[in-house]
Amino acid sequence: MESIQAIVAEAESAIANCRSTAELQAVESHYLGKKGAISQLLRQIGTLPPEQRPLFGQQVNEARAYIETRIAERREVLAQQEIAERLRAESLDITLPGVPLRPARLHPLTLTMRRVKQALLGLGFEFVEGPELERFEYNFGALNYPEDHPAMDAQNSFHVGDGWLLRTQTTAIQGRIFEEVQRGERSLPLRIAIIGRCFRYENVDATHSHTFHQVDAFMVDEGVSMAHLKGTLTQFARIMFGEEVRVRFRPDFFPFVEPGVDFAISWKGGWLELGGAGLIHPNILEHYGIDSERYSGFAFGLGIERIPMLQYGIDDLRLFLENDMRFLAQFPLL
Ligand code: FA5
Repeated sequence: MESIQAIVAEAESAIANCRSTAELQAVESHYLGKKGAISQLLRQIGTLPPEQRPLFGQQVNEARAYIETRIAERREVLAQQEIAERLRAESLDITLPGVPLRPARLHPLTLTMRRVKQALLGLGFEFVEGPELERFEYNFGALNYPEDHPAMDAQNSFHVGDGWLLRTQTTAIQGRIFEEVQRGERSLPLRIAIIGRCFRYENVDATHSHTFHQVDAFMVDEGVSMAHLKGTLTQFARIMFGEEVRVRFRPDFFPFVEPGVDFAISWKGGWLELGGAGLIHPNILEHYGIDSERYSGFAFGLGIERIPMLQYGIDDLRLFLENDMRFLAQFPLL
């Protein structure tokens, strides 16, 4: 039989040799576990003469307590070492250079649309949204287009079938708004504006795309005249292009205005056409039950792409759709 002292000495050196808490765990169960050396000693107690049993039992218990204490001390030391080792291994070097973040920027069209919106909000217009997939009726019929108007030709629009098409102009919002007036959901006077994507089946070139953006604004009140239109457009042009800009009207035809004009701004010694405008055709007001003797309105609409093309000297609007970072990175961050 191995003596108690021998077992204790053996356990002490095993404990001291442990290099990790996991090893120590194994040593602990080897000596103190159910089938461990100490338990085996206790089991021998029955083989001893009765008078030796109390002393033997006491010595074994002391040995167990001694080993337990040594293990606890060693566990403390090893646990500390392991924590220190983990902290070393997992530490961050905060002096290392970081991964540079590329600053995000807004697309030049987004920048422009924000500026347009700001300008028109400042002039008292309320912004609304309309669907890009639009009813033929709103895009044309409600806007007083005659049956045979060439713009309605199937070859000029993306028709989706069943009376739906991709809207060709944001002016299509007018009928929707006038219906709200008719249903009593809105009341006059109105100052409404909309910015959005439009689509035309066109030959794409440097100034025409199948997909582009327009802004439309219109106002209906008593006594609205061409003077209000010109004043509003001039103010809008000044906000967008600078105080010295002037606005020119020339007669033009759109089925939904009477009189109709195209408007241009003075730019670098010449005139640059921006869009169309006029007084809302009385047929439209009457169609929606608005008394055209009492009420009148103006409307104007223009392409968004034109604006940054002028301001930044961009000669091809296809660049707006290509997502080429060499182009996009040239615009201001905000
Ligand atoms: C209209 O679309 C009218 N709805 C404007 C209007 C509104 C007139 C209210 C009267 C009252 P027009 O087809 O000319 O008009 O288009 C207006 C502007 O949209 C053009 O001056 C141009 O800047 C832009 N635009 C039209 N087609 C394209 C295209 N394919 N690509 C890029 N811009 C376009």
